[in-house]
Amino acid sequence: MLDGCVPWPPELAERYREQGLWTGERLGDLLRRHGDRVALVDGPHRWTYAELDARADRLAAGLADLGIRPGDRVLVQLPNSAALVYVSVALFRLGAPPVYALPAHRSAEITHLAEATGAVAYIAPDRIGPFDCRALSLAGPHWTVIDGDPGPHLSLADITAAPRPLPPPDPGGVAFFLLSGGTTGLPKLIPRTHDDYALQLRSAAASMGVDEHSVYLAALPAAHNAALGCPGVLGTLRAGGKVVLARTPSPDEVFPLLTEEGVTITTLMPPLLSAWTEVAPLLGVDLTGLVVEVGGAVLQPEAARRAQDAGIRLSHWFGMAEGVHWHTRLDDPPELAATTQGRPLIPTDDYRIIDENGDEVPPGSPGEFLVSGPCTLRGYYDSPTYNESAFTPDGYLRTGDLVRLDPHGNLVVTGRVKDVINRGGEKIGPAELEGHIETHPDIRTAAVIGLPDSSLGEKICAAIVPEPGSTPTLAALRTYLTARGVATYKLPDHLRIVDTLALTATGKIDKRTLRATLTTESTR
Ligand code: J2J
Repeated sequence: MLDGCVPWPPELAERYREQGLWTGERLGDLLRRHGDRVALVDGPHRWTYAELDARADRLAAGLADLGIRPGDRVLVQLPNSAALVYVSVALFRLGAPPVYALPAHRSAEITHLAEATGAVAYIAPDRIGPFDCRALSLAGPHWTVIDGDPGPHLSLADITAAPRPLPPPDPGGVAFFLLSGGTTGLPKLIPRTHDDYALQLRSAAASMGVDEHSVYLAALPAAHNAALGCPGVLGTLRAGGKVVLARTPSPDEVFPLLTEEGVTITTLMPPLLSAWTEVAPLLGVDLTGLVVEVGGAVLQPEAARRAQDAGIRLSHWFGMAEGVHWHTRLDDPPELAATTQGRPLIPTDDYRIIDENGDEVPPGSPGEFLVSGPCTLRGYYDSPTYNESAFTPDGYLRTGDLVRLDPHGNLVVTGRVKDVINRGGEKIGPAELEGHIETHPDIRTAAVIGLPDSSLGEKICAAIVPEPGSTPTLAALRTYLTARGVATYKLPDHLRIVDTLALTATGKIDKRTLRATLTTESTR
């Protein structure tokens, strides 16, 4: 394991190997099989397995020649594109873990990730929409590698060398880092090992019936766990299927692909599921038989039923980039998929549901969900203090989610205890956003909370105490945060100006009361 990562205890690791859960598979071996079959469709370009495999080999050799060494972290911010796949596989082969930033991230997030991981390189496209990735000035990384017009930087296309055998990385070691959507404060990094992610890919493909005949549409960003590996892009490639990459999940872009490419399965967050269901008949598109994995935020049963009525075969997921996965199976009764998140992806996962005192709740009662298993991390990267509170002393991850089990053992998410806003599946850490807002010269204190929203589940509200004499506006605050390089999906939807922010007995801002007051106000 890399410095800063917490390994599984040796006796557990041994058990997972004995049980055949960890098999010693390396993710760099993805693409080695299925030669002439089409692996990837990226706009007008089609890649066979053999072509992608060869590109990944040449790139791995080229990156090694550049000076990237096993164990080095590489910050990767690529939209859904062939480059995301061959860069990932090249880095897996090299044993230099990619750190997956999202395309929506901007300078504030990228700078944080570069610093937090000590990344030696940043690999990005020339532009993501209006955002010019080449213009970032990052202090740490030695190399900026650009897919597209490189400007003053290195061009990804030029990084190539004759393929040569590279020392194979340890399958128990870190393959890549994902960003946590569920932690408080600045985003934490989740180390995922070859062994643990291969298990996730294998199990998800088996459970969802993904094989060489499957066609997976990546409509969500593939750098996010849901579209990357459940089974998603990597799991479909591992199974020999075809992956179709969409830059955006908007019906205009993806609906033509559904029929042209014969898509069989995709992943969506709840607001998109509703949008697709609503728009399909208007555009004359038939969604019958399409498998949709939906998760990431609360799915209203009515929205699920409408999707099922439109012919969609729904699998409802509770997932975490941390490696916790439960889902309904395709042969479950449809009503189960509309109302529960099903059973564990890894049936041997250990879990507990506990009350505020740490005691297990009676069967069927809600409580906090704790998980330990062969895919679930044992510690966030380089965060020893935070890890003390995020895990139990015996290594269970405290998910921060409140759940109960139905009488048949199906999971039902009922709420959460962590201070995170879930805006239609996009996770926003209030503490991180408050930090940015409080740098504004006209703002004394800020408290960021989620307010209920009928389409997104929650929207972002910033309650602020201004400096005397100033009255900041929402538009001005959003402009200010954008100029600081904060990602657009984190910008407040609402602004409330208050005289004071009430505190709890322990001196923290009383967000529960604030939420109750502002929710009543906003629905009046
Ligand atoms: C309510 N909240 C949910 C659900 C996740 C598949 C699907 C989703 C994710 C994901 C993922 C929820 N109902 N059905 O990684 O592989 C909230 C919980 C959880 C947090 C994790 C996957 N499904 N959530 O959303 O790491 O609060 O992963 O802790 O982004 O999303 O977020 P993230």
